[in-house]
Amino acid sequence: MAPALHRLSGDTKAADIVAILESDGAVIVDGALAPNLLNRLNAGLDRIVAATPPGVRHPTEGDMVTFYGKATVRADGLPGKSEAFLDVMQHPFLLGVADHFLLPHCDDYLLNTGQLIEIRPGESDQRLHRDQGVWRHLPEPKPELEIEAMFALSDFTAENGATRIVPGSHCWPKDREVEAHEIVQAEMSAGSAVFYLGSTIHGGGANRTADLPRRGMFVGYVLGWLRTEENMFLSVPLDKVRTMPHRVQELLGYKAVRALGVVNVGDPMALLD
Ligand SMILES: O=C(O)CCC(=O)C(=O)O
Ligand SMILES: [Fe+2]
Repeated sequence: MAPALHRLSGDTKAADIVAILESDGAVIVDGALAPNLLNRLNAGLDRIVAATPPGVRHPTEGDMVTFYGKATVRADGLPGKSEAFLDVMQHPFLLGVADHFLLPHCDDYLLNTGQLIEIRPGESDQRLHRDQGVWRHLPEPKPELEIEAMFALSDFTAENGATRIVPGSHCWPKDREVEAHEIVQAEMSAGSAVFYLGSTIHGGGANRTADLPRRGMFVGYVLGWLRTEENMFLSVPLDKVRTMPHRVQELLGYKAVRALGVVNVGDPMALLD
């Protein structure tokens, strides 16, 4: 029997999400986004999706082509592409969860990913993985390095590629293999989100429908002393950063702590004045 994914409703508190993340490594929050925020997001992202062909254009390594998906449209650096995204990245659930898991290990955290992932018909299962495997040189045991939420911007079903999650795997020995019955799909309606930890095993699902794309958006925070997966300094234009709320500027990396992240050996915020 696969362990179920617990579900909370949109009027929950960050502390309730944290409690289930501690025990299960993942939890669904139904109705995490207000309908009008969901509509604003999709309206802006429709144009980006229409202009972006599936697949990776300049893979860093050959196996990233299948990891990112040949029938999957990805658009990253969303803070520079979607105003509505700025509201999502400051969602109290996300910041509350990040405060709890990350602040014990860093002075502040950084936006790691702001990425649209639209899995199209014909896509196969993504390889199961732990996202924090990307910082593979850090020895075990590691603290939690990152927290994430996959927001459903369309309905997520078992057929169209709902994220596959292995509840409890954040506590497993690193070499334990996943068995098929331990995988649960995060089926949820548009506007809901599945929160999970960087140490939780998961992967995108195959899209077996004839014509139903699965649109998701993957938002995560990482300890501020690690290199972020997405290079926000190069993807989000400085002129746009200047117009953003102060907390967003900090989360994009325009905050230094002592000698870490300085410009002209000083505060990068000076660039934004
Ligand atoms: O699209 C999904 O559901 C998951 C994607 C994912 O885990 C990843 O690209 O790291
Ligand atoms: Fe992942």
